[in-house]
Amino acid sequence: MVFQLPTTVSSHHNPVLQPNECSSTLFQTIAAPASVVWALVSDFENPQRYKPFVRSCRIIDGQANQVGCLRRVDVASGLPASYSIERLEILDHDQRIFGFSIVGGDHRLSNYRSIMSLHPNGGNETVVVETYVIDAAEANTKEETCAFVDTIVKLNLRTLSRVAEDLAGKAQQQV
Ligand code: A8S
Repeated sequence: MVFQLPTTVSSHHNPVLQPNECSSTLFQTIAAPASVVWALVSDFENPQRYKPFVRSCRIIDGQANQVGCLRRVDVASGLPASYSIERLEILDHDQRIFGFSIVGGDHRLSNYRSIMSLHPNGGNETVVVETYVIDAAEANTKEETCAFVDTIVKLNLRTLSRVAEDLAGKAQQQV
């Protein structure tokens, strides 16, 4: 891939890892303007708009979409978890950088944090870059932990792409 990350955000996607941590960076190209993608990504209160496993979400502490606020995310049945408590860490509307961490819940993910940045890529295309860091799960290798999380994050990014392209297409029809 010839996509070059701007130096201002590259540090977010090159985390320094502790020995028990693993990390992965995923890319998704979306045929929609960055403003449309950002509207979805930055809506901390409504992850269900593009995360297919999320059943419902509500803010349980702080003011919605203010750094430091907490959300409770309830996920679909059939997963090895039912809910997650997550903290908004970064919301940079100018650079379009979004970060959150998982601080509680009944799942096996420990010390998870994720950063997404959006990059207009000419025309009406956007490249989304997401990097997460997580502790290797108890009784699992780093590879197993990352394989599990990669599956979820890839699905989220693919769904984000579909929803954003759908929204962008509809917006165009209205002109
Ligand atoms: C995200 C990323 C992840 C979400 C995971 C990794 C999760 O919501 C699901 C299953 C789990 O076992 C853990 O961006 C948890 O949301 C789908 C409930 C946290």
